[in-house]
Amino acid sequence: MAKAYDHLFKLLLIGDSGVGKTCLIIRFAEDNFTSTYISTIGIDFKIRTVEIEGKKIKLQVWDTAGQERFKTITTAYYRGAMGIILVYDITDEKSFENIQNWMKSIKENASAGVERLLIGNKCDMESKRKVQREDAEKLAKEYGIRFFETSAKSSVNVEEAFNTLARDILLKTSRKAGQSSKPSLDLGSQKKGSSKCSVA
Ligand SMILES: Nc1nc2c(ncn2[C@@H]2O[C@H](COP(=O)(O)OP(=O)(O)O)[C@@H](O)[C@H]2O)c(=O)[nH]1
Ligand SMILES: [Mg+2]
Repeated sequence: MAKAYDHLFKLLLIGDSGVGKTCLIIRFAEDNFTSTYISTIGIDFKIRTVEIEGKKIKLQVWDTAGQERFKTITTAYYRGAMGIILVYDITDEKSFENIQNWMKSIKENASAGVERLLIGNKCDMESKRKVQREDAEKLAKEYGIRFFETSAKSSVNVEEAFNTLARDILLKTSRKAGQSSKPSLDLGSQKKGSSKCSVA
């Protein structure tokens, strides 16, 4: 009998309240955008299976239930996470400054080998931009992680961000298992501008 999937990866999103975490998950899992009630409550998790390098990867993407508002994200939330997406809002400077605190929280609570990725969401709101792309690129470089500007609303780069994270976890997993002799993805080799936001 064919297996429904080859790998199950648990991912989670973290970042200040209001940056669009719930909307990003809904966009990725359902290709939908809801600006009203669901997002204020949050969801537990959503599942989507993607195919990467011929492998079926079941992604279980967890959302906070708004507890980030009270800085009460616990170790339990981080448990078992293989990938973490840190999200800020490009129109909200404070949410970008707080990325450092979320990084600290990950360091204290998540497992050491967790893959991380930085997202600047709401890139459809260029006229209200407060966080320059270059500053976020610099921060991501400091942490040695990838960076995308996304729009959950206009569906920009959401696929790309989740798929890239899943691919990096897959590469790491297969390297660990010694199944692959593929060289690791080089951060520097990422096509310049490939993560740029362009809203049609
Ligand atoms: N313009 C714009 N608004 C967004 C985007 N993503 C989320 N929002 C809005 O930002 C608010 C907060 O979104 P939500 O997903 O609840 O944020 P969360 O608290 O991080 O889960 C909602 O009013 C959303 O409609 C986006 O990509 N563009
Ligand atoms: Mg939410």
